[in-house]
Amino acid sequence: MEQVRNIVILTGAGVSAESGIGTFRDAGGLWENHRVEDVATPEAFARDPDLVFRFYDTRREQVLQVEPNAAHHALARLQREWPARTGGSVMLVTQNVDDLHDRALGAADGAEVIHMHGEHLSAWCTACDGRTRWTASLIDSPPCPSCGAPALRPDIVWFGEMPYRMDEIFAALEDADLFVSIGTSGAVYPAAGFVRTAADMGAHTLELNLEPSQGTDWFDEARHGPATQTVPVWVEEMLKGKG
Ligand code: BJW
Repeated sequence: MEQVRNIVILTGAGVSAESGIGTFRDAGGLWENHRVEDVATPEAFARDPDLVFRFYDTRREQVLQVEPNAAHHALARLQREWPARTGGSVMLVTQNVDDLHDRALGAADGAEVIHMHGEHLSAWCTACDGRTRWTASLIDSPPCPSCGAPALRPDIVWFGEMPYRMDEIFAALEDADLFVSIGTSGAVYPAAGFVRTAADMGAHTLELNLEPSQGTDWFDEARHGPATQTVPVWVEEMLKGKG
């Protein structure tokens, strides 16, 4: 591997699994006998908004009850320490809609977490396009704090909708020396294609996952095991200059 300066990390549900948040595609990925793909769509929301509100109310409550684990803390340490030690950058892109990376990172100058699929603790007003931190229920259509319209929905990217901040993410992938994918099945696009974009632009690619993902053959290197074990070891290696 060439000298590494710029790193892009993509995380998925496997990173939060050991904090107690179930993944999407393990154990059938069902909720009250509905496939996630049948609840997390604009069509499902139009057809049965109460079902979709109930699904997200339950999951929002769960997020408030769990804590970041050793993998979230190790990645936050890399985000804080890597730029000062190397002059390079770490972009952390998560598909997760929990706030566990954010809580592990805390307030760190210049570092942030990109939530490409949205956030449970945010509500989006489809009337005024405003976003508000939200921890309560949405099921009774409360008024938007900015415009008063009863038009709030979960600030989640559903199937068929455009994930957030794609221009920034693709620009970082083009500049990356190392792309690392952690705890994601590689089943959902465009995130599943990031490994090929990064590799095409010359980055080394590494998968850290419990088991080989759907896209494992696209990676130069893979390490398998629970994220709370593999991620701290990898971060320690990077910060000791063995990356
Ligand atoms: C551990 C572990 C431990 C467990 N340690 N690891 C046909 C072909 C190709 C694409 C499409 C197609 N038809 C439609 C599409 C596009 C569609 C798509 O990809 N569909 C697929 C189902 C095929 N994608 C979209 O619609 C996206 N938008 C889009 O494409 O816009 C157009 C566009 C074009 C060009 C450029 C850009 C955009 C939007 C996708 C939105 C996804 N939203 C969700 C819902 C969130 C809501 C919610 O929370 O309710 O996001 S779906 C769900 O899947 C969630 C996740 O972020 C996402 C990914 O799941 P993830 O994180 O990988 O979880 P799992 O469960 O799948 O995997 C967990 C992994 O962890 C496993 O491998 C475990 O082994 C591992 N693991 N324990 C380490 N302890």
